[in-house]
Amino acid sequence: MQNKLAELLEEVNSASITDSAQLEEFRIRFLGTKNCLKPLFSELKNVPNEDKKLVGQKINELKNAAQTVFDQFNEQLSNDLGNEEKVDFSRPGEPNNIGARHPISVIRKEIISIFERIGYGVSEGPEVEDDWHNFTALNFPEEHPARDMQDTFFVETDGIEMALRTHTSSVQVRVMENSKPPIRTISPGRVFRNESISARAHCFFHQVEGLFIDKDVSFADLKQTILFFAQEMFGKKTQIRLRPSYFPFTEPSAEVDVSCTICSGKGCNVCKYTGWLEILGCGMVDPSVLEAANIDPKEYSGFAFGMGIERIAQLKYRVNDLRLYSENDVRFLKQFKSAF
Ligand code: 2NL
Repeated sequence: MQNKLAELLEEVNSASITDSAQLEEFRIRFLGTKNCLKPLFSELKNVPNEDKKLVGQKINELKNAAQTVFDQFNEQLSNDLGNEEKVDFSRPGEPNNIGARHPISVIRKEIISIFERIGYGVSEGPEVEDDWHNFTALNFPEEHPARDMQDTFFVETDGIEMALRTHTSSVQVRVMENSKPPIRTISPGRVFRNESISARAHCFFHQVEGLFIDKDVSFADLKQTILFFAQEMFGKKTQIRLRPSYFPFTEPSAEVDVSCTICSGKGCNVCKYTGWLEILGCGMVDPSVLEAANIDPKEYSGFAFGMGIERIAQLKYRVNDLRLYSENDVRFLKQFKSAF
């Protein structure tokens, strides 16, 4: 009897209760209608008379101890969150599968933030454009072969023939029409060309174009701006070279290469052993383009540039097939989880 009491007292005092189920179990065992102390009370009649008082006291002490322990744990559990299960803060967290930004969004953001640091604002405009903003204002005269440079998708809305914009220069024409120089703007957006889809061509892609118009803007300003961009984007040691080119809306025009990001110009299979990678096209805004947007070319000059976001992403991430950007294959997209 004495042993049994000591055993139960030990059990009560060493009870460790961490949730409401365990608490209920404890209550039933020590305090319930069929608790384990009841048989002890009934056995009391077999205890020798001289011990009865002491043993009776011990059983009562045990009962009180059980009540105290129950009350303590009950209070502790009800203080815990939601009065429910006790929360174990040492458990590992639930993984949060939030996905990743699309590589095109990552690079677009990066390009925007580089130009924002040198005073450019962001402008956006419609994807379905009229002939004026996509072509005529940009010095593509009617029937001019320059229009063939960009195979265009046409759509008819309310009997008017509209084009899916072939570049975001159309947005910049709108900025020139609606504001006065100085103008510093970049226009990111989706553009469309009627090309058959392959690893190297797609019927839509993403562009960022830039436009700078002020008094006395020179070709040197253009070169310095592009050099700054290239070094921010591809690293401080990046070099640039300009090759003469042709665009209807700029004169003179140039194609810009950066020193190969893989071999730093020594020659490798990425740059096809030339040491250079093409990143963008640029030039001084043609005076007739300024005039078309009501800016006096005798007072103002400017430069403009345009780049494909896919192309920049391709160089940064070594993506070799343009189609991957729009197929939404999670095996591709998952690889950009660390990029933000
Ligand atoms: C390329 C080349 C270029 C421009 C875009 C532009 C815009 C206006 C006036 C004059 Cl409003 N030019 N934009 C100029 C030169 C090149 O893009 O390869 N893009 C992917």
